[in-house]
Amino acid sequence: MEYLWILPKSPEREKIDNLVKTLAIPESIARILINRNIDDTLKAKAFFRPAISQLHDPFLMDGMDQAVDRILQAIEKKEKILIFGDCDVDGTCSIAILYLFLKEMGITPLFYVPNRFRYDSGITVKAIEGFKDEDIKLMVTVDCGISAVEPIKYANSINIDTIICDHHIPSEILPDAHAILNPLKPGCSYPFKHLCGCGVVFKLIEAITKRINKPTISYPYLQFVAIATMADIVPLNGENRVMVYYGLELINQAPRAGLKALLAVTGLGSKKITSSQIVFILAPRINAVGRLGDAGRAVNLLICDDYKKAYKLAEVLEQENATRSKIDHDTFREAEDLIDKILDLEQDIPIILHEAEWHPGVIDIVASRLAEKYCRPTIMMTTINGVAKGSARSVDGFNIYEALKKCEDKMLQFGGHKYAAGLSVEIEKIDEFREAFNEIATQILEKKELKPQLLIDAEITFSDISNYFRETLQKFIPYGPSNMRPVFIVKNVEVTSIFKMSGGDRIRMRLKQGNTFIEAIGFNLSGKQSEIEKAGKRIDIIFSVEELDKNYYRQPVQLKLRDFKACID
Ligand SMILES: [Mn+2]
Repeated sequence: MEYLWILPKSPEREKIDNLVKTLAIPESIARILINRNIDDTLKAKAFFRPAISQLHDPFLMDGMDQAVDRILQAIEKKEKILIFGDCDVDGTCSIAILYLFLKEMGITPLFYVPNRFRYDSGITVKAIEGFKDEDIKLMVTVDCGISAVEPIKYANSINIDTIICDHHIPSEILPDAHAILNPLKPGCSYPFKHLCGCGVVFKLIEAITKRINKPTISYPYLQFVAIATMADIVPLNGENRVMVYYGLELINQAPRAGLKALLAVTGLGSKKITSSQIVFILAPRINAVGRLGDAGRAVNLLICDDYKKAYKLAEVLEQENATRSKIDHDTFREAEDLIDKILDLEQDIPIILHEAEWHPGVIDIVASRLAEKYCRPTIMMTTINGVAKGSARSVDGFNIYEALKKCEDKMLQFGGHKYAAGLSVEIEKIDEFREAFNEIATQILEKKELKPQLLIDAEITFSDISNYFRETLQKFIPYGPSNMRPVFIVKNVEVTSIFKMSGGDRIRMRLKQGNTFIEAIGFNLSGKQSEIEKAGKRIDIIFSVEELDKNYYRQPVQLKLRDFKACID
């Protein structure tokens, strides 16, 4: 894979000097902070020491007072509440925290998770109809609802009040709900705009517990908020990072029974859980049941308080994830074949594929992987109920939501954001849609940009990599979008030895700059080995620095190579 190396911007000298002086941190780290918008002492202190007190007042969210009043009324009158969620990690975690919280408040709500095989995803009139005889007085939609104009009109008609907790981009017409909580709602002055759905639900819980003067009741729910926030790929800065930081602590110290069981089943029971384990191990398992069938199974696990029962439920998630993984790999291979067969990658910039038999539960993951492999916006569609339904995934520098909006007339429906979207197209119009989208994408993206970017955070030298440097870096954890593990460049180092490691595509190098020797390990880079032999063994390297463990002061540093290039003399 050939990367486009993107060097960092150089921040204002004054800001760098200020951070270096007030915090006594290495200059390279000050530069990284400033480029991440943490550009004064106060912000940097908050970043290095996440605290619950940094969370914003939930009542700053428009509609919060009405929502809190309505829920307290329901609790007081013991009304029946229906939680309407979504089938992904964010949606199921959202249901779980609201369910558990309401139970703690003395009422046991009903919950409903859409099933992508039964109806359409999202809220439908039909789904609400199913609860007509349940005497529901209040419905809370979580991680969904912001565009459910018709369903909420229907709910009103059968005397169900609705509170919407959502984080998706609102369309022009908002549903006629009792209260709408969404930081992106026009006129909502909530200071942080990147909460996930579960984050919005947490703000509601936080507000209720503040109103009744028991604020600490809300904190344990952060373990679910952390999982949802990481799985939903929202920026891990500001309030999100604080919630994830505390959520991870809770997952490590006092996970609820359901999570504990899931950790045990996946073999993580005794390990320290980091953000990457959430993203790559836990989240796919929570997602798998909704991909292949009823996502309610994930909710049942998350809300389960009995470890033995939870363990059985967790095993189902594990099993379903294995099945998902197989379908997903097979589909990926089929998609690759189809690309070879029908697409002219010289002519067509985006990848748009439709195959009636593809499993609707995996097309989004496959689209993501194709987008990554080919470095092009990718749309994968299958057929559901006679309509082509698809998932769109983007690449750097391309806003797929905006691009789709430009060919709105060729689709039945679409929604999403910059990086990912969902859409449906009439089968007969697929070609027309393909042509239109192709044209739009070609206008925006140029061929030369079709290379993955490798964003570099700072240029340093080997002598900069001290223990203090590593300790300071450690404080950037937890990593995630907008707060990625810092990536460094060191120019002109000498390769004193290099060899291929057994097992996997790994190489190990011993590198020298000045008087400092450092070891580096690279994954999937052995193909480039020949490049440096030709060039007399002086290279520029791109790498990240491994996390510290307890004995780090006794262990030599090891760099994780991301890429390297032979120096040009
Ligand atoms: Mn979401």
